[in-house]
Formats: sequence, structure tokens, C-alpha cells
Amino acid sequence: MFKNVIVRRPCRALVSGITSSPELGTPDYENALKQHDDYINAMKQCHVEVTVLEANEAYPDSCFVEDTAVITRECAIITNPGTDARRGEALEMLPTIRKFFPEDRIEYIQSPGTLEGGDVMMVGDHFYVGLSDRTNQEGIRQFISILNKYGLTGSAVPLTEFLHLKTGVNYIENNNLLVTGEFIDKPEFANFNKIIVSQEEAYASNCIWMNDYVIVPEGYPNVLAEVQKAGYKVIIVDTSEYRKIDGGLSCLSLRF
Ligand code: CIR
Repeated sequence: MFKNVIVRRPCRALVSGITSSPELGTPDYENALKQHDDYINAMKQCHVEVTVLEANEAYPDSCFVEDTAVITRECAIITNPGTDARRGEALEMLPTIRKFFPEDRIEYIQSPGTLEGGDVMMVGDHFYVGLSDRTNQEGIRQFISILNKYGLTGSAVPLTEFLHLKTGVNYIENNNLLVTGEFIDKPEFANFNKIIVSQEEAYASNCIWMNDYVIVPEGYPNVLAEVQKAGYKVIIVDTSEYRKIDGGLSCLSLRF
């Protein structure tokens, strides 16, 4: 069960967030704020304490807090984002992490290692880590060695099609995995109960398990039906403004 969620309000500079899909247009700030309100309300329905951080205009992508830290049951790992424009975001998260973890349970990924939380998928005590444009071999090496120190394990999953690992694969507990694209046939995921997501709905492979619920993005009927069929209660949240800059449901929070 998760007890806590950390989010950061989107800043006005969100409109210049990094994107691989400029054809989707620029996010509408007012609507992004409304969608963020809905996201927070959805989280509250899942019986967690939500910490809402102030918008940070220095970093257009700073609402995507997932990339700044990985929180495990044993420790918090401050990441080192793999793109210059976002590198400083990780240390901005530190004061908040200190409210939840003592200093000796806070670890750091250090240059030349890079790692973003969007590349980390937790399955019990094991963490799959995407080897991506943002997360490099050295970052993964440091990350796994930190995990091992706390009795946790990790393994690398190379990827080429997606920004982050969780852009295309997400664990929703009970051995259920939402998978799309290059992850469908990866041997490391062979033993999961796979819910295959079509290319048309690929964005919705990024759903989040939150205690008794799965939060699903609005506008993806097949994924919604599959998740319901798997027995979950669902909450639908519209994240269309965040999608324009490659952000999904999971990117918008730290959950622990
Ligand atoms: C970026 O390119 O870094 C942001 N525009 C999107 C970050 C998405 N984060 C995530 O998947 N965890």
C-alpha cells in the first residue's frame, strides 16, 4: 500500500517543456492546471496523503516529479536526470525527501551516471531499469549497487522506441503488466500476465496502481476495459495537456 504522494504544480513555463511530438501542439496552461487538480483529487480518493509542491518556473518540466527520485521501502534515491535542462530538478526535490527519510537513507546517482525515475519500474523488491537516452549504464550500475545495499535487486532493460521504460510498460500489481511496442516480447517480462496495449492506445500503457485502484488516462477505451476486466476499480483522469510534452500519469507523482 502507498501512504504518500508528492506532486508539483505545473509552472507557466510548461508550455516550453521538452517534447518529441510537437505536432500535438503546446499545452494549454489553464487546462493543465485543471487536469492537475483532478489528478490530485484522484490520488486523494486512493487514501494517500498528498504533498503538493509549489510550481517551479526555473524548470519547464518540473511537474514531472517522478524523474527526480526513486523511493523504495528502504531508501530514497535522488536521481541525476539525463538531459541538461532537467538536471537541477533532482536537488530541488531533496528538501521534501528529507521530510520523509533520514539522511542515512537518502542516496544519490552521481555524474557521469544519469538516471530518471521514469525509467524505473518497481515489482515488489525488484526494480527494472530502462537503459534509455536519459538513463545510462553507469547510472544503472550505481542504482543497482544502492539497491543491493538495502537487500533489493535491479536489472537493466535496454530500450530504443520510447522516452522512458514506463512510457511503454507498467506494473499494476497481482502479476499484471500493461505492455506495448518493443516491450511486448521482451524475455524479462515473459512470466507476467501481460495486458497487450495496441499502438493506437500506447500512451495508456502508462496507468498507475494506487492501492485499491488503477488510474487510467481518459480517452483509451480498450485499455480501460482490459483493466476493469482484470478486476480493478478504476479512476479516469485526463492528462491530454501533459501528453503534448511526453508526460503520462506516472510522471506526475512520486508514490510511496
Ligand atoms: C521530458 O522530456 O523530460 C518531459 N517532457 C516528460 C517527462 C516524462 N516523465 C516520465 O515519463 N517519467
